[in-house]
Amino acid sequence: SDPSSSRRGAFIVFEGLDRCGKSTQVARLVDRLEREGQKARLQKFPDRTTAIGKMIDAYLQSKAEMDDHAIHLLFSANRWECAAAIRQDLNRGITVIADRYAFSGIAFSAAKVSRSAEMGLPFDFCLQPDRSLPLPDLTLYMSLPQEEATQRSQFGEERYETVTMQQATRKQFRLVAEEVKKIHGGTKWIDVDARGTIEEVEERIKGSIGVLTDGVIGRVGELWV
Ligand code: Z5A
Ligand code: MG
Repeated sequence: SDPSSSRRGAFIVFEGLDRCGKSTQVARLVDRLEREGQKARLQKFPDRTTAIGKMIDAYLQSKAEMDDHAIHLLFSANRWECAAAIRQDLNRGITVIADRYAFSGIAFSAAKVSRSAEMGLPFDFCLQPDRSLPLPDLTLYMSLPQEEATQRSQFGEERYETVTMQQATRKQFRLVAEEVKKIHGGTKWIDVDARGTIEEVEERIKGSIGVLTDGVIGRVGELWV
């Protein structure tokens, strides 16, 4: 068969603030695809199982302190150590579904009010370490008003799980979305209304993904390139 017309797996990323339902929906999507006989796998970020992931986990649980720049680079390094496997799987026809990705990395770091910088880390600094990572074919940003996120369950114990931090991160996610649309085009990022029941949100997501899980023609792109 003509290799130029053969399909690869789609790279689909779920993003959004705390408690918007990412992990719930990612699990349901992977289950559905497997039931339908499609090849799909889940990739969680941060991947807390690797050596770098363990450092990130300690930081998030406030068991370790770290400079804001250093932890930002570790989150990115955690993606880079998974990047080759993601590319390989996509080229083997496997759909890769990511629970958070580089966009969380930028939004959370840029939102930080650090001791050294009133406005958190500079946006451009936050963008650079992830440059050339596999480009998602679609990012679904699960949008949930703060009031409803707070109602869903109490904030957890981890760093960043405060109203101030979530509000600042929400603003940064808008800037990240603009950057994606500017550099990669308007079709690469979709806002999904995350209100309603789990089943209602699942239907919306299914509609947004459409036939993407049947495969994609063309090589995997590079982020911010
Ligand atoms: N972080 C970073 O700083 N830099 C980076 O590069 C990356 C991440 C990748 C840990 O992430 C922190 O790392 C995170 C960003 C930062 N800090 N914060 N905030 P994480 O992904 O490990 O965080 P998590 O705690 O596992 O997930 P989450 O985002 O907080 O939640 P979620 O996955 O979006 O939601 P959920 O677990 O699916 O659902 C939350 C609850 O709501 C749960 O009880 C569900 O049963 C319930 N739920 C779900 N859907 C619904 C609906 N539709 N209705 C009612 N209730 C629902
Ligand atoms: Mg989660």
